[in-house]
Parts: sequence; C-alpha cells; structure tokens
Amino acid sequence: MSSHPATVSTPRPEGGPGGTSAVWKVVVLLLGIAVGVLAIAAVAAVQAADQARDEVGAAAEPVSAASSAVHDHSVHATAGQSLPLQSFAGTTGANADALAKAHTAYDAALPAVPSGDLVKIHMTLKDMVVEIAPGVKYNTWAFDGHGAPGPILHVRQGQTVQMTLTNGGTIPHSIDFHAARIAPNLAFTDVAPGDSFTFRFTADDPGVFMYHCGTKPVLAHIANGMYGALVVDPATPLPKADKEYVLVASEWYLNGDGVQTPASLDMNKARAMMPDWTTFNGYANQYVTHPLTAKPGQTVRFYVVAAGPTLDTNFHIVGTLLDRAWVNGDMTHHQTGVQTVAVPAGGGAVFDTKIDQEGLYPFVSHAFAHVDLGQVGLLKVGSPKGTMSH
Ligand SMILES: [Cu+2]
Repeated sequence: MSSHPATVSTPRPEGGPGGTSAVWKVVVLLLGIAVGVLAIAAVAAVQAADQARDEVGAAAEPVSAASSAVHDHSVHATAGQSLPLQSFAGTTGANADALAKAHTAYDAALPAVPSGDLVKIHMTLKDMVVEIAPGVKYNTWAFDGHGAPGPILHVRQGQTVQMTLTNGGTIPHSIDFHAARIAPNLAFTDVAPGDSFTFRFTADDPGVFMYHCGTKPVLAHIANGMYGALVVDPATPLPKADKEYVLVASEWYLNGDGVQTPASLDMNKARAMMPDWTTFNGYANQYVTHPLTAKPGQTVRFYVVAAGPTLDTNFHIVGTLLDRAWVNGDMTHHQTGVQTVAVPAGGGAVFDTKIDQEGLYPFVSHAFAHVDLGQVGLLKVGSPKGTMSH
C-alpha cells in the first residue's frame, strides 16, 4: 500500500491558474487513483493466493499424518511438514516395576450418592504434571487438580446437579455433561482463566455418562486429560452389587517419552489415532500392580466410560462372562452372559460379573493393541496363589 500516495511525489508543472495547469491537475489526480486501485488489487490477489495455499496445506496435513500412521511409521515428508510420528509406546522409567508399585492407584470405587435434591459440585481446573505410566510424566489440564480422569461423580435420577467450574489454568476451558439436556451454548460455555461459571441440570436419565471439556479443539482438551465419569443411579435401583468400580478408558499421545521431561500432546498423533499409551483411569496397567478385589461369589459391577478422545474400548473379563450388560448405559434392560461389549468413545456401559472361583481375572479392552499399550487390569477374587500370563 506504500505506492498509494503516488501523487505526493508527482512533479507539479509551473503555471498560473486554469489552462495547462488545470489539465495537469486532473491528469495527476486520475493517475493517482489508478495507481491506488492497482495497488489494492495486487495486494488482494497476493492475500487470496496465500489463503488458498494455507487451506490446501491444512487439508493435506491430517491426511498425510493418518496415512503415515496406518502404512508407515518411518520418515514421511510432505510439502508443508516433515513427519515421522515417532512412537514412545512402552518406554518407561528405568526402574519401572518399583515405580509401578510406588504409584498410588486411582481409587476406582464408586463413591456414595450425596443426600438431598441438590448436589453441588465445584471443580477447579489446574495445569499439572501427572504420571501416566511408570516414570512417564505428562502435562495435563486437570479437572479439580485431580489428574486424569477427573473425580468420579455419582447422583441419583431426579437429583439436580449444580456444577461450578473455576478455571485455574491459563487458557479457556469448559465442562460438557453427556447426562444433561441443556443448551450447550449456555451451559457448556468457555470459562476464562481466573473466572468461575455455574449452571444446573437435572439428572433425568440414568446411566453412566462421560463429562469432558468442550472447548475447541476438543480433541486436544480431552487428550490432555479433561474427562471423567458421572454415574446416575436409576430411580428403581439395579440389582444389588457387592463391589462397584468405575473405569474410564482413554488414550495418550506424547510428543516425547516423558521420562526426563514431561511430555505434552502430539496433535498429529492424536489425529492419526496413534496413541503411545492407553489406560484405565489414566495410568497404564495400574490395576495389574494394584488389583481391584472381590470375594468369591460376590457380584462385581463395572461402570465403564470410554473417554477417548477417539478410540472405543472393548470390555472383556478373561476367565468369566459379563452376567449382565447394560449396553450403552441403557438401564431399562440388560443383556445376559455376553463375552465382550464395545463401549464407544463418548459412551458408557455397566457390567455385572459374579465369580465363584478364586483367581486373578484380567479385565481388558479386547482390541489387544490396547492391552499392549496399558489398558489392562486385574480383578483379584479371593486370595489366589501364583500369577498369570496376561
Ligand atoms: Cu479444556
């Protein structure tokens, strides 16, 4: 645009008013306008070309990342970007066994339902480093300063939930409850750093539901640990269970191994669905080292949410069947005696099993890549001797 005031440097012919001088003034004025118009057109053309190039690049990026993950993990160069998507799967601290034993397992026990018609929940979001596998640290955005998943919430059908989110982080966040029937633009709104926001909804629908941050890009906010489970008991209770556990399945995409310095999100790997770790309740294999427990003959109930951000979990217990399966968290009826139930990303389901024989019973996502990456735990029934191979 610097060429626009061209008239400033145009030499002025000498002469008195009118005649030649007046003609020159008109010519100079027209020339100035013409130069200005040309300059504007040229700038606009350059900007349009840049925008078109950016759009092509943005469209090509996730495609090239995805094809690289599926077909070839080696170096894969594209016009705008150089990959590889380097996997850090299975890379742990040097003393992994000791670190795994020292880790305090996420408490999977379903908490009690608070009394009263109104359940007030207050979470303060905090940026924090957590361990997601032995010696593997990750920079999370954590609901309630709790790591990932956020706290397990438990209410009864018909109770009103009053949710207050305080943003103690550095960028906007929000909270989206799958159990709520409410205008998301009003309730699931972005909360600025330092601010708090409160909304209410009535838990009219029983089931086990995901909650998560819904701030864009949602993929990044969920991948960074912003998810959890809300159990809504049906008004007519389910059959009695002796033990009730909540498992939130999720996957992690790392930009480094996280051993020396905490890893952060690798967005290309998240788009390519190439996780480094998959977990129940945020830490690889934690219930292998610290098994969930039951006595022989007890009914054990699992509330399972697949938080993703993208992958399903295929819930299966080795050595038994799912005696009752409330598929998709539909509490109105259940299936009986099923082997494996898919829990979709963003969904939940409830499973009962009653095991009479003492032993170590692995619960897994039977998409076995998940087991390899850490989505496996043990249900220890009784006081069994020995170990098992899973
Ligand atoms: Cu967020």
